[in-house]
Amino acid sequence: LKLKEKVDRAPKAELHIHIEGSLEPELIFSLAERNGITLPYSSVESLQAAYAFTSLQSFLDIYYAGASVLIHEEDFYDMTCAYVDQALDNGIIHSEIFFDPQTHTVRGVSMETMLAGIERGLAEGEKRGLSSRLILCFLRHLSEEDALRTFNQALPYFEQYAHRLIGIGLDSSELGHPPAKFARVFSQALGRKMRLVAHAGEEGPVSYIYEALDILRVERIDHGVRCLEDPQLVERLAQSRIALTVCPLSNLKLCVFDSLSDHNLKTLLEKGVAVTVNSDDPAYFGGHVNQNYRALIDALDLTEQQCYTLLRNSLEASFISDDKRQAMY
Ligand code: ES4
Ligand code: ZN
Repeated sequence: LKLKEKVDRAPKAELHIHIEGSLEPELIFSLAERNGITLPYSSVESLQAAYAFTSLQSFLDIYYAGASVLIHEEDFYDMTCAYVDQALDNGIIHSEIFFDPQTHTVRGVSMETMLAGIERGLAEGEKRGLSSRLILCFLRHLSEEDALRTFNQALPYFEQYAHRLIGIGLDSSELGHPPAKFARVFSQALGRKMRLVAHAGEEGPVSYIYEALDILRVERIDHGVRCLEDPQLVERLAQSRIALTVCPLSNLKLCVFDSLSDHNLKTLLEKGVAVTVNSDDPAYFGGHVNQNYRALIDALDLTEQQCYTLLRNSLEASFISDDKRQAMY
């Protein structure tokens, strides 16, 4: 069997996927029609034509427009079921899934509605062999007060959905919104023993990675590719086994690297950093996890050993308990 086929079939975890970023253009249009929403695009093709991003912000503008069709519990359920199908097709046995409640609460969608729909889809996924957890992300372009309000609104659901909803993250526009801006809300979550992650060092500077580690006390860094600018930080990440959830096709589409052959994932691996491969927003960036692996194998000439390290890292860096991890191996 060829390496790509072996990797396709290998059991793996996904640790960086925004559920709203799994919404395919066809589903966006059918939900828009079902909900009587008029999109600023006349067809699936004209929407897809807008998927020519030059930066994180140029992507986020379209991603939030796409998410605007999600109104009812059934919409969140349909989106989640479509992701579950794709995840199982990609050999994913465990997924830690981000969702952005503030994107929906501003449109009058309740926390109850979104979580009920997502949970129903994930519960069905469990029966089909996909273990999953949810991570609530705060939009960093909004204020910390807004994040704190959202956090307090979510607290009952952290109890009701304790088996699924395990932590918090930080996403959206990075530049100008350093992790330190969210120190209080992360400290409250830490006090409640929640799992903590944050996007840092995608477009933002190395100092944002240090803030995520030292001020927010995160357990993983989402993206983090700019850490390579600071050898001491690389050493610290390698020593501490703090994982990076790297998203190669996302980095390519958002112009973080000019070409996939310029991507630093292989260098990070060689320096002993616990790198993982993830899809980020698969409907927007050209593929799910296996397409990310396939593109990397071509661009960076990854060895079989390196692929196995990446696959093992994904399971090792997940938030499943050690008992459950052993059962998965
Ligand atoms: C995101 Cl690629 C990326 N970066 C930051 N925030 C996001 N939300 C969805 N995708
Ligand atoms: Zn992301």
